[in-house]
Amino acid sequence: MASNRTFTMIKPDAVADGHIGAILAKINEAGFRIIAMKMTHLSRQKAEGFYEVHKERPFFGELTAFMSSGPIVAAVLEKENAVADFRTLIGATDPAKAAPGTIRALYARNMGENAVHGSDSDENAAIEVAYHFAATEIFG
Ligand code: 3AN
Repeated sequence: MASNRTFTMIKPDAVADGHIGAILAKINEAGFRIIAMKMTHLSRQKAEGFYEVHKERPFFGELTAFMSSGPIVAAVLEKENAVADFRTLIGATDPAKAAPGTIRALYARNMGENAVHGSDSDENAAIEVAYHFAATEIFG
């Protein structure tokens, strides 16, 4: 059964470029309800914990340095089929390959600084939500 929740972050590039409002509007227009949200600045350690699965990848250092380089907006989104539908809304990891109109096509700088994160499975969505939010901070 598809879960109805996913986890997203508006990454430091999109925050610095002034795209928070436009990205949240796209999220709402696509039918997602924002049921938790916070602006925060990840420590290097917190970013490393979040991307633990990518520890062996060559871009791990670059990725965790970038994700802790400035504030982010973390949010929990609710909608039927949330994980898959949100991946469609954000587009491919590489913005040059992202479909027109997707959040990454519109707002990402490049493959590493790609504007938004979206959970890739229901299982990871649940882990990522719990990594960033206490139960009392979620209003679903
Ligand atoms: P996605 O975010 O589309 O699920 P993943 O899970 O493959 O993509 O990668 C996680 C994050 O790592 C990406 N959002 C991106 O910021 C970064 N990343 C992925 N591939 C590269 C790469 N080749 N070079 C630099 N950063 C990368």
